[in-house]
Amino acid sequence: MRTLLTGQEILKVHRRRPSLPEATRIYAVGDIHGRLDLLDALIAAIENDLKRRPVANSLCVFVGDYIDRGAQSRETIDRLIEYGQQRDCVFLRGNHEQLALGSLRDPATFEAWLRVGGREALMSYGIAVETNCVAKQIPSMQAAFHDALPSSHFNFFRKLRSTFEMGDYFFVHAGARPEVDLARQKEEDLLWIRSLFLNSPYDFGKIIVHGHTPVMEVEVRSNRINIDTGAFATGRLTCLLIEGQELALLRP
Ligand SMILES: [Mn+2]
Repeated sequence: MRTLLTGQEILKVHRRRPSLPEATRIYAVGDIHGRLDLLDALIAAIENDLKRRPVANSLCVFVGDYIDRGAQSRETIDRLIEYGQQRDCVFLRGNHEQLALGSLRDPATFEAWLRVGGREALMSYGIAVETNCVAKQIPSMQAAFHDALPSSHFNFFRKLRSTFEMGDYFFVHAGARPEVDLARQKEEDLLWIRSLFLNSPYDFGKIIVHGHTPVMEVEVRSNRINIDTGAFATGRLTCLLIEGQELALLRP
């Protein structure tokens, strides 16, 4: 068989040959978490790959968690919005984007957000958060975030989709609940599920490409592929390249 992907690190799904429609290539990108430096390098690598090996239809699928932990959340969102105007992109919602949006109206969500790296995101929007901030300070920080968030970012967060399907692949931030049809999944599971999904060999009928739970190396199982390589901490932002019946990693 003719190999479409040369010079890349090839991956295989055990005993399956999932495929995409003809002349279509997907670049699926893992959790970014405010690492604009890694996103810039990866976008350059995607552009370079497209120049070197043009294809009729190309699509970038980002699996969510663009913000928090890393220092450049706001800049990352700017870059994604800009890239989405240049290329066909699908932006999925991560649990961190759900928290950020929910934080605008719900103080408890705001507190939960601070506990998982929201502080760094707020700082990128010019909002200082004291290390030991107390509950009564939250309404003023909510108001500050509301004022600092550009409407383009608000709309970006609001319009994120929870899932995307193409060919034999299903893209989602965290995963899906085993034994439940992919069309009937709950948003809570799609954005938050961990071990129940990660430990299950359940065949959903599609290969699920997801992020959310960091792994040292891209994890390829019979029913799923985890592309969250913990960019914030490891400095490695993963891009999975899917074309025809082939899978590979795109290294910047
Ligand atoms: Mn994440």
